[in-house]
Amino acid sequence: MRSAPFTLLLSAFLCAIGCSDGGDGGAGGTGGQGATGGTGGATGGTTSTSTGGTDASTSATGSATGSTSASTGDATSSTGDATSSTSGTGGTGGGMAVRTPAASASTLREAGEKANPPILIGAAISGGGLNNGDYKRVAAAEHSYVTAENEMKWDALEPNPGQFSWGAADNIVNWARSNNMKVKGHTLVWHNQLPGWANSLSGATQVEQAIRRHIENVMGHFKDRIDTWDVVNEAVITNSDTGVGNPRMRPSVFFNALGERFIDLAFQIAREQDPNAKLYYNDYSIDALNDKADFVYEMIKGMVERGVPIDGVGFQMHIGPPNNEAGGADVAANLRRFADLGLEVLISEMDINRCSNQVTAEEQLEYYHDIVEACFVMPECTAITFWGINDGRSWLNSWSGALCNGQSSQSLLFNDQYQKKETYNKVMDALMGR
Ligand code: 9MR
Repeated sequence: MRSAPFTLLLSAFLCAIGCSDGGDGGAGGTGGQGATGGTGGATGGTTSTSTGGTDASTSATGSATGSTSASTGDATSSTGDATSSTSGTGGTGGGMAVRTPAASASTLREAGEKANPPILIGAAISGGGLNNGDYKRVAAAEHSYVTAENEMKWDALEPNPGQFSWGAADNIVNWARSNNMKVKGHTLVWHNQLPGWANSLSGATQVEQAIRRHIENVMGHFKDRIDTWDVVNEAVITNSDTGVGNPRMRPSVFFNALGERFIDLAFQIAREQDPNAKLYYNDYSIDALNDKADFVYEMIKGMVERGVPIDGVGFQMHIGPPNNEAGGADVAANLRRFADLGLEVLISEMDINRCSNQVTAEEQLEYYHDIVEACFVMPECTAITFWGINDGRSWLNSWSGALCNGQSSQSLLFNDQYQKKETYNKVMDALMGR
C-alpha cells in the first residue's frame, strides 16, 4: 500500500486544477476560504499565500453555513497576528494557493506558527500524562493545539443525567491555556464512551432533549476557553474498519431514535450556543479514497447544501491496523474535494501503527512525511494533531484490533524517554517544505 512518488503526483494534481506555484500565492487566488468564515485563524488576511484573488466573484459555493464570523482570529497560537479574518472570498473557483513554510524552526510548533498562513500542531493529551514532567515539557514545547484524549467525552462530563463533572477536563484545558495552546472540544455527540443512562434513552423526544442539554451545558461551561468543537464523531460505518464495504449510518442511541437528522440537529444546537465557534465533523478511515470517504463526502456535501452550520471535517488519520492505510497523493486528493465544499480540513488524530508489520518501518516514515505534506501545503488545512505524545501511552498498544497485544505500536513521534524518533524528523521535514 505504498504511495507513488508523492511530489510528482501532487504537482500534477495541483496543475490539473490551477497550477499555482505557492511562491507568492497571488496569482491563483485563494479559492474557498470565506465560505465558512475564513478557515479559522490559520488563513486570512496576511501577506500570505492566500491573499490573491479575493474577488468574491469567484465564489462558487458561497456561505452555506452562515457562520461567517472568522471567530477564531487568535486561534493559531502565540503568533496570533496572522489571523485577521477574511471577508469571505468564498468558493471553489480560481485556482489554489499553497502554504509557505517557515524559514527556520526548532520545534514542530514553531514550524506551524511561522508558516504562512500558520497551521496548528496538536496532540491528544491525557490527564495521566500531565503527571509526568517530561510529557508536559515535550507536549507544550512541540504543540500549539490540544485535544483531551478522553476527558471531554460524554461519560466523563455527564456521568449522571444533567449532572456534570468538569474537573478532569478543566485541568487539561487550563494547562493548555497556561502554555498558550488552543483547545478543540472532543466530542459533543459520539456513540462511544457514553454513560449507561444515555445508552438507555429511548424515543425521539428523550434523545433530542439529552443531546440539547449536553451540548448546551458543555459548550456553555467552556465558552470563553474553547471555540472549536468536534460536534459529531464517527457517525458512519463500513463492514471493515478500514473504510471498505457497505458504507452506512452507524446504529447508535442517537441514530436509532432520530435517524440521520441527529447530525444536523447537533450542529444547529452547537451553532445556537456559539455563533462564532468552529464546528467540525470527525471520523476515521476517511483519510483517502475509499467507500467510507465517498459516503461521508456525500453526507457532508448534503449538509453544506442544506445550510447546516458545519465549518470543517477532521480526518483522524489513524493509519495501519485496525484502520486504513493512505498514501500522500490520495490524502491530498481527498482533502481537496472536501475543501472545495468551502470547508476547513484537519488531520485530527494521526498515528501510524507498526504492529504486526502491516506497515513497515520504511512505509511509516514515507506516510508520515507525505501525509503531513499533503495537509501542510493546503491553506484550508488548518491543523495537524497527533494522537498522543510517546509510543508507550498510545491507545493502540492495548486495542485488540490493532494487533499489538500489549507491545508498543511504535506509532508516534517520541519514544518513551521522550526523545525524538525518525518519524519526528519526517514530520518536521514536511512542515519545513523539505
Ligand atoms: O485514545 C482513546 C482511548 O484511550 C479510548 O480507550 C478510546 C475509547 O473509545 O478512545 C480513544 O480515542 C478515540 C477518539 O476519541 C476518537 N477516534 C478514535 C480514537 C482512538 O480509538
